[in-house]
Amino acid sequence: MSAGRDARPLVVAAAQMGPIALSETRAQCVARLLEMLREAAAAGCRLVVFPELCLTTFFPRWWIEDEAELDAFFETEMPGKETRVLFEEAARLGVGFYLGYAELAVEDGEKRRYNTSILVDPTGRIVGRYRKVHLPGHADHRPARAFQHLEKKYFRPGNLGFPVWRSMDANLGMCICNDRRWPETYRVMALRSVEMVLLGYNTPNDHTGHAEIDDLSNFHNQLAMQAGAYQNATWVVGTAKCGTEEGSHLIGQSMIVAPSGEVAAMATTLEDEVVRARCDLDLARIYRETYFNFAAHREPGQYGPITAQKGAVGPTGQG
Ligand code: CDV
Repeated sequence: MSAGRDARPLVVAAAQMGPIALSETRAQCVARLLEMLREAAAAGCRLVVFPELCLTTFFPRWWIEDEAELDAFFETEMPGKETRVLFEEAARLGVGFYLGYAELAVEDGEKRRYNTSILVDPTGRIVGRYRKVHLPGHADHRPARAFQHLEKKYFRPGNLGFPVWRSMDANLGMCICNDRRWPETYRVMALRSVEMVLLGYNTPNDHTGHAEIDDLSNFHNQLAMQAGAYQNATWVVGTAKCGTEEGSHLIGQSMIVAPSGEVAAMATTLEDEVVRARCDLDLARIYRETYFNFAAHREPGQYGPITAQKGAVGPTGQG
């Protein structure tokens, strides 16, 4: 997909993962990532996007009280002893990557947990870190549910904002899973001239308790990423961890979406699968010079409630 010139192509892969069992080790997960990294490199990709929390099973589905048991799902350093090989192989192949993982940090002398992603450049250097802002789910114990969604218990909301990095000759931004449903995520990055948003996700389609929502999980996945891409004139690369994981059903549909809102490539399985697209970054520019010329058409003076309010209030106009 190109603006007619293919002037600034970036060949990118969404490296989708099938389920990760609770018993699977970091080394086993990294071996799967390595295989897909090599496949993507052989297909000419310069950048590979892996899923959210892709080094362990999706543990927020369980109530965990034991601190050591919980800590075992987290990384205290990156690269760490099991992940270093991924950085080394990426550098050898000259491929950058996005990786989602659970981060255990010490800030102000305090232990803090984040749902994090990093951007690694083709020399194996971490150029960016993002911490998930929009945490879904709940913090309280809900034993009646088959699966809980305890991101609000296990993670703090991200405190790094939505930066955009210049790397691989592109303006790259990151977000994680639930962030993709929120227009603010893309707009903040679009205001920093993002050309490609990288994101990983774990999206169960059986957990809201409302069949009318769960049944539309795939539709909403596409809708959110296609709307985000189009309305903000950016490529979006969304990568799933999917399939039946410890009894919970996670959707797939990893996809690469163009700034036109069109899907350039989409996964067809619920397993480890690499999908690729040659993305013309200039497509973002032509949309930003026309429909989405922000400097010409935005009216930020009218958008006050977006940053002033958290929840909705009642109508403010007279009938
Ligand atoms: N890991 C996520 O953030 N999942 C959320 C929902 C389904 C809980 C999502 O937006 O996909």
